[in-house]
Amino acid sequence: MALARRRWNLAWHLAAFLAAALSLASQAATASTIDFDGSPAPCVFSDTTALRSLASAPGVHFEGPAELAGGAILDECSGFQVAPHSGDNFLAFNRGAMFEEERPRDAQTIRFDDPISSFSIWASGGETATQFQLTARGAGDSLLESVTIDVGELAWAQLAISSLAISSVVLQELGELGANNTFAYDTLTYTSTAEISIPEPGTAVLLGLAGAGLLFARTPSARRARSQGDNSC
Ligand SMILES: [Ca+2]
Ligand SMILES: [Ca+2]
Repeated sequence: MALARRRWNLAWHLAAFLAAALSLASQAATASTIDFDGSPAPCVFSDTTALRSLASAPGVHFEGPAELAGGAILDECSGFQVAPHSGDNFLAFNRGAMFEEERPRDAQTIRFDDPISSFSIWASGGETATQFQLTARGAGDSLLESVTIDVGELAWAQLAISSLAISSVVLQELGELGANNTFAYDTLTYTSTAEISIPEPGTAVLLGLAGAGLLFARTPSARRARSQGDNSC
């Protein structure tokens, strides 16, 4: 009887361990941050190109409204009238400026190789009060959620959205056309859902009970030993 009790105790400890391990797996899906500050950036658009990817975030892809268009990383020396939200750089736009063949204009799309469950980014119109829109899209570019936010002059405001399985987001400045050509985004965060596929807590207990079953299963040699013990009485 004492041996059986020890086995059950061991089984329940195994179940508790598995449940703890599985809950740790769910917490591994933590938020990532892109601050656009990984390396030095220029002061003017003509010295750079539209952002497409970052070595620090290989599963994240930046797209503009045309092949060579879109935001670019600039240093605060670019004269946007507002300091970066983080570090020295931000993702900058100026519909009146030029790259080699295109303009740093929106809408800005950001795609994720692994679906995400939340996204946020800070936005500023620099010297101009304006409005920004963030749209989350799912598989096949289906519309999931959309939010807008007002931002005062010389200020930053955060756009944030949560939804199941976001494949991409679209950022757009909504100010009156021509009234505000310069704006910037900074300090992007997102939460990957790639690691969130956790069995029900009951499953962990069942796994522990399965372990108990294994502990109770007697090997042939153990059965022989016991049988011999019985015969010797
Ligand atoms: Ca920054
Ligand atoms: Ca502006």
